Amino acid sequence: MTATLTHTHHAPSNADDSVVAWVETIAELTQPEKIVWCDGSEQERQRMLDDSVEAGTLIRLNPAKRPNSYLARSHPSDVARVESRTFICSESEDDAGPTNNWAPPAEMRATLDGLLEGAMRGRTMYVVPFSMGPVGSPLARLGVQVTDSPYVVISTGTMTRMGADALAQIGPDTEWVPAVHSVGAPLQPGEEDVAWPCNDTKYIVHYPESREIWSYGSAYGGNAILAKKAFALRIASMIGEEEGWLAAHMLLVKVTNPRGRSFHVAAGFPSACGKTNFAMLRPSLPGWKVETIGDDIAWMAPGPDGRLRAINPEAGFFGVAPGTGYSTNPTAVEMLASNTIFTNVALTDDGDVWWEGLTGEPPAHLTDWQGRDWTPDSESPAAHPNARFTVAADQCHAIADTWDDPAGVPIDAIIFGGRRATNVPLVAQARDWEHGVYMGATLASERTAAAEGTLGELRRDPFAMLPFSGTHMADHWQHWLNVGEQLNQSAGAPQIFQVNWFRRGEDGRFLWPGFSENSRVLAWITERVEGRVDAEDSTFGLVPKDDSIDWAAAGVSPEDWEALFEIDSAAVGAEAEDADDFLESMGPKVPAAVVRQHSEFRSRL
Ligand code: GTP
Ligand code: SPV
Ligand code: MN
Repeated sequence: MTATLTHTHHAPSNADDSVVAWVETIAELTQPEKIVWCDGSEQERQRMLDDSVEAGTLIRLNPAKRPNSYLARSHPSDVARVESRTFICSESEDDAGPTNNWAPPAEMRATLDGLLEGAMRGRTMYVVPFSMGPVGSPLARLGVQVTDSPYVVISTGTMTRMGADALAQIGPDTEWVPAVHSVGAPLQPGEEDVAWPCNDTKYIVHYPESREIWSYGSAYGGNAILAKKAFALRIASMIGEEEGWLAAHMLLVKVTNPRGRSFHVAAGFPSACGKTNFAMLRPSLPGWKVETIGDDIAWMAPGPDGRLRAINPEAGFFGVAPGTGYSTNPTAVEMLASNTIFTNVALTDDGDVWWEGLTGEPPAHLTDWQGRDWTPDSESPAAHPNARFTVAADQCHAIADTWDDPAGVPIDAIIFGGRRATNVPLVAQARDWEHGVYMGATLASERTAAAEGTLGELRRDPFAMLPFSGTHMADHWQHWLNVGEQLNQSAGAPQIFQVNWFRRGEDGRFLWPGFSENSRVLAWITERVEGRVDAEDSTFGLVPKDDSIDWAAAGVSPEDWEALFEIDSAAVGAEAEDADDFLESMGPKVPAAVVRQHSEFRSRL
């Protein structure tokens, strides 16, 4: 037991016994060379950044161009979430539902024990306590991740409230989520490390009953920064279903109209479908202001006043770099001017970063995301399509001063959206909460580079949660219906909407200019919430009447405006049939209300 003594020796004196005991168990299994408890201090972060530069995991960018910023290049096999390797291992397969991978928990534990035995040999195991949500907020939750990846520690330091303050919140009776992470690349004595250690075998595993997370083989994003998708969406959706609140893959914004009235809006779009852009929207509409609260995850709970209150459980942004430029998201470009970790973007010859869409003209020469020479004639993109930036929320100039209010903000509108070249109109309002839940349940979107799979392929992504629900998807829908029952319409319960910025004309071009012009749609949404504008009933829901959106000012032609709402009965009918199959595939738990809404949709066609 000498190993155990060495391990506990370095635990902070206030660390709860439950945390210390768990850390020891994992250390005995994974056999790290040493254990470091992270305190979340600036000095600690700087030391880890310096060590990572030394180790070759990070490249320090030119401080004159990009102060205190770094580039990481992942292994080419470790560039995105791996949905095919993500498991919900509930005792009963039915609790994971038809959309999740499942394996019997005992079997999975044996597999992972085998893989993790000695997996941290020759490496440091970092103990990373964190709070999702402002430390001490009634809506916040605690977790502790152990990891052998310094990159993951640094990232978690940006994405969460990490360190001593979070650890101090954990007492003998505190619930906290244990998360084990290893890149799965033990080092033999004297063996030299690589820049991005990982393993071809990958597992991202969740045990609902014990609320544990185990991740092996990847150091990338949601696979490895377990506070994010694994905890704040998958585990949180399990906890939320028990406790009566919602974990949502949604951005949060505060919108203020020219009359000075503010609204809070949550919007759920699938991965790489524009949440960060919308969260940092710079309105083209004069007099309107949009401020950022979150860009990826919202936790929303009904309050005693019958309103839905939301927090952003994160403390930073892990956003898609390609497509982020002055013309699309100037707020993000400014936010990334310093103090940022970039992953899989290109390096310029003067030590700065570049990616497709940052500027109109690419530089004449770059080093691509795999470290190879690149010129505008190169066949492949300079940045990986899922290249990302990691940056603290307070780097964003548009951050709302209430973004970290421990009480959260009251939600006035909820929006669902996806990438849809056809069928789905620019905007539609749900007739009521039940109709809104139907919109969320049948959401579909074209695949992006944020996960493995065929780009552009249309797939159902209910509530933008397909890869992130920790429970049976149909139970998730029922839960949304139940939460709706807790809300009070006359007290200002949220109205639900659906948007689509991605509809294309026959010539393939986007019919809607998007980005800053999305403010016109957002303004209409708030005006509907206020009851200031009339709407027209349609197959999809309530759509703008007359010219209540000034589309001409957005540069849209009358023909394109019409095409944005056009209903091709044959195509929409085929989609409704596909929805039949989809609902069928979800099994007998599909709520009656969703089935009712679907037949209502069909009869309106
Ligand atoms: P995750 O972080 O993966 O959950 O995704 P996200 O939803 O935050 O994605 P993000 O905002 O980074 O999406 C980026 C992609 O969406 C880029 O390719 C953008 O160019 C594109 N995009 C965002 N807004 C619009 C829009 O209004 N119109 C069009 N055409 N594209 C948009
Ligand atoms: C997503 O894919 O929805 C993300 C990125 O936000 S990751 O954290 O890697 O899942
Ligand atoms: Mn996301």
